[in-house]
Amino acid sequence: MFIDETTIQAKAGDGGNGCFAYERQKYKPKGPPAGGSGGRGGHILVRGRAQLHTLQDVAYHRSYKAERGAHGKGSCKHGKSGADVCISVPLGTLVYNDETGALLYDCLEDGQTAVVARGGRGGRGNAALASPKNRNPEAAEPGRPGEARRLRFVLKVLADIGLVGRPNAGKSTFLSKISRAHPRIADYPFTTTRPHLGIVKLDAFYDSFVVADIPGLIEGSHTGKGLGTRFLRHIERTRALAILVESTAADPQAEADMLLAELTRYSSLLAQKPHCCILTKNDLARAHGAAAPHGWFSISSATGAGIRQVVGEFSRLLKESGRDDSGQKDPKRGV
Ligand SMILES: Nc1nc2c(ncn2[C@@H]2O[C@H](COP(=O)(O)OP(=O)(O)OP(=O)(O)O)[C@@H](O)[C@H]2O)c(=O)[nH]1
Ligand SMILES: [Mg+2]
Repeated sequence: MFIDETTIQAKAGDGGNGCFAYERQKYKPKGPPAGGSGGRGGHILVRGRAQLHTLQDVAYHRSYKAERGAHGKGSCKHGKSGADVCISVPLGTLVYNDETGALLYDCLEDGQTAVVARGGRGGRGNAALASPKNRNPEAAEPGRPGEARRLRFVLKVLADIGLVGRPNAGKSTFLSKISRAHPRIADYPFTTTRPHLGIVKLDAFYDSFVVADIPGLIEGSHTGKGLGTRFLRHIERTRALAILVESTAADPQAEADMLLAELTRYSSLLAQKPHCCILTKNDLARAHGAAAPHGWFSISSATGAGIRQVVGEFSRLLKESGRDDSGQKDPKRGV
């Protein structure tokens, strides 16, 4: 199942208590302080994994608890630190403190790890507390509690170009033509119910970019019609959009305006992204249908007509939007 949002309870481990003890020496009732310190509580960590594409596993557990640190012991024995708990997430996952709304982590790279709930520090034993000024501390320290937080995970997939169009516009077919992605394709609306990513390899350059196909938009999507606008979050981090309209539409420009209006209602930032307009299925247009408005691309995924030009345009749009500013690496982007 595709899950792109979930809330969990995280409890990092408490620190172990410091020990209060004295070294036992023959014929001496009280040797020097020898209580060991407690171990640190385990952290709750989040790690990005490129192989993952959904938060399903994260949502399944609901509650994550890391081990507590062991208490210190006599003879200056320190307690062991508690084991950390690591939550693996797909790249593009944002982790928020659900109580304050603060962003804790934006996971963009494979293997990148962050602490989202910190384990408590171990308490110092009386051996560690002893100093030249205070040779015989009165007590050992207790361990500190580990952080307990409700965490909200939101996945916004990482892609360069987002495909926007009505259901049945031919978005998934187009994606399957320009990449090796295999989204489901059928002649009924809302075939696509989750985002699909495809990697487009440019032959002229040793270069590639990622295109995201999302469920179709209809008039009123912002009010929850159809599949709503929930999936638009997956194109929030793209650098450019492609608006796809079927060539059988009576007024393609009006269709594109409707789609842009839905985007604006979701987020004005989204609607301001650079975009290109594409008239699809031009093999069907000969009998009926409109000509491409000025400045539009016209394609057929059936015959392959116009596909190369559109891929070229994508590459141009990406260069224009500053490919090298490594926008996706900026943790503040799209947040
Ligand atoms: N003749 C012709 N048919 C096409 C072309 N592109 C797509 N189709 C057909 O149009 C129908 C819809 O295509 P999809 O790619 O599933 O459309 P979609 O935009 O992904 O639709 P949703 O996932 O429902 O939003 C399918 O039956 C495709 O075979 C084309 O260029 N020419
Ligand atoms: Mg589709």
